[in-house]
Amino acid sequence: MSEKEKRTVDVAAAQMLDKAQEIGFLTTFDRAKAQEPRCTFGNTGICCRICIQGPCRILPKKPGGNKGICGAADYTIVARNTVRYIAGGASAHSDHGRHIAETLLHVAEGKLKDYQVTDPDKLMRVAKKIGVETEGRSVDDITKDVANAALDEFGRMHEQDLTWITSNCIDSRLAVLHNTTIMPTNINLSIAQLLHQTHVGNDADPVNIIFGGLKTALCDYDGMALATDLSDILFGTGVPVVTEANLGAIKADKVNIAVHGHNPLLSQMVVKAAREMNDEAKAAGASGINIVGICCTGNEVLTREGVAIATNFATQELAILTGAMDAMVVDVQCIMPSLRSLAECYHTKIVTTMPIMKIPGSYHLAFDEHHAIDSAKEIIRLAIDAYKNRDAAKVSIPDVKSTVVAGFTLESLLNIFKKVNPDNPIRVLIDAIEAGEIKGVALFAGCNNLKGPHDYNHLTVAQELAKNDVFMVATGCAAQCFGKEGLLNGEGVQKYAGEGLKKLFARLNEKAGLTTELPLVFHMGSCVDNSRAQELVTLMAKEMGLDNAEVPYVATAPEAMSEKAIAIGSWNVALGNPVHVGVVPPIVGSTLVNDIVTKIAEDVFGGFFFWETDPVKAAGKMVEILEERNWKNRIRA
Ligand code: NFS
Ligand code: SF4
Repeated sequence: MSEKEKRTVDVAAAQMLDKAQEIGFLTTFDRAKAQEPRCTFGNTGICCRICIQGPCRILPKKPGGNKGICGAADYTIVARNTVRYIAGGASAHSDHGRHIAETLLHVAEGKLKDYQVTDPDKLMRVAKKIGVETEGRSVDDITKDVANAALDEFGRMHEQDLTWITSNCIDSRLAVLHNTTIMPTNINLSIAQLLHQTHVGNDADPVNIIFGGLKTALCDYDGMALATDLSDILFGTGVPVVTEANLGAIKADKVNIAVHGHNPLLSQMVVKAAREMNDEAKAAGASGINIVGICCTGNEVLTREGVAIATNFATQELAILTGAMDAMVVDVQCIMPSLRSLAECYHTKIVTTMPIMKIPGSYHLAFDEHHAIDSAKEIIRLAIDAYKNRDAAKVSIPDVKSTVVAGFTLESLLNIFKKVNPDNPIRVLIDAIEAGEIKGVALFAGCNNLKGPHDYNHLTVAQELAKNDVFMVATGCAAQCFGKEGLLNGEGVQKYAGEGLKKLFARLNEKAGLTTELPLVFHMGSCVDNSRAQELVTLMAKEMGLDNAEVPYVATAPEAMSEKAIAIGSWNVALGNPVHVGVVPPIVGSTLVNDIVTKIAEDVFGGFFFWETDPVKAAGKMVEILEERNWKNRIRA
């Protein structure tokens, strides 16, 4: 690989990086380089900053240096650091879920005029699932109970297992969670307890700390599962849509607005308001308004509204470098503070909207759910104003984009399976596994991590798994990579799928009745929508009469970066799924902790982590895991 190829496999991004170099902009790619070489202590997890006697590092050869000042050994330090990541991730996901639940409650109480229950069928399904009475009751009353049940997950004072876990898991899995005493009863309590557990001079037992971490990771799951359900109720459950992805989705003749962050409460309103405001954009000399998505709020509006993907996490700055981005409206999470300094060199307005996410010097417009459409319109007017200041000489949009077929919520995926097997849709997948056509199912999740070339691991693992007949679903920035690289369309199947996988696709395409062919990878939505993938594996387990840990299913985060990704990986392990991570996390500094999460976890949960930075080897290992599970199932049968 040349130095240039080491940056990214995304052609559009490479063009923009060249432009950045020409004009002397430093991007996250330059800053990643500047961080090398990494400090080995931090990089392997044996640096402790939990109290201010520290930082303490593990210096095994120095007398007195093999432990922290308080006596914490490497395993305590590594375990504590690891689970504190989980606490961060769980708080981000669950707070996002809480915000949606609160909004839904206010809708039912008639306090918010701009939101409504868009999908009453989903409301009924969720109500039934969690045991809310529906017979003869009004939509508002059911909505209130569902929203209150969700809010109760965060602060209930009595011992009751979390509802979105108990209602989504099968009994054999719930038994594992109970037997290992990691079933949570209160999201906020678990997060707080985990911070308490890892305070200086508290828990030193790495196994106990990891179990506390897993309990909190399950809260992460709960928060995202309810976020998915309630977002579907509010904004609709996505159906297949055709759109496009990559920087080429930014249009020179339009007012371009990127929605970036995670929460659909804002982005949905921006999309809605934009549809009504094309005339204002035209009055300013543009041909209309073009909304594009970055990161997971982009995935949310892609799934439900067919909004195009501009790019994913590592290349968010490059959207501004096109010179044609008039406003970037951001809510929470994964928004680089550097956006603002880049925007300064252009006419681009960075608009922050949430009380817990501000960037010095950027424009802050407090988003108000009570006047959601008005807030969204104000933002769009800012963009239209900015457009008037756009310097045409600075515009260069890479002519690079791919067709995307997305919108595969579990419901819409099953609807397609239903066309092949009307009585038992999930059987379509299981029959294909039992016939040896496909080896199983893989979930791609997670971020970009510039410890490796941008999007390279995502792309390579997927190509390898396709060749090996693995059915693939994806969320988050992984899914966005596939969109840009042409794996979210039918051509991807022709190009990369093995013979068995092609046969399954041929059967599905024949019956699906879509205007376009099905994509190689099924885009299931944002990171909170990893809950949809978990519902899929649970459905498979039920139909196969197995526990989750026996289903030929594997998860991968080829370019994991955020605390949220660590939390997601951890609940996947607790729920029985093998999880590949394509970067070596700061855990390897303790052999004991590393062994717990990569080996012992398998004995206890059936799920486990493995680290592999080489994507070809990683895919090979994933295929082996699927084959092993299939082999065991054949013996069992
Ligand atoms: Ni997930 Fe999605 Fe992307 Fe990573 Fe960030 S946007 S919530 S955390 S970087 S996948
Ligand atoms: Fe050092 Fe212990 Fe404080 Fe950590 S908690 S910084 S190991 S003294």
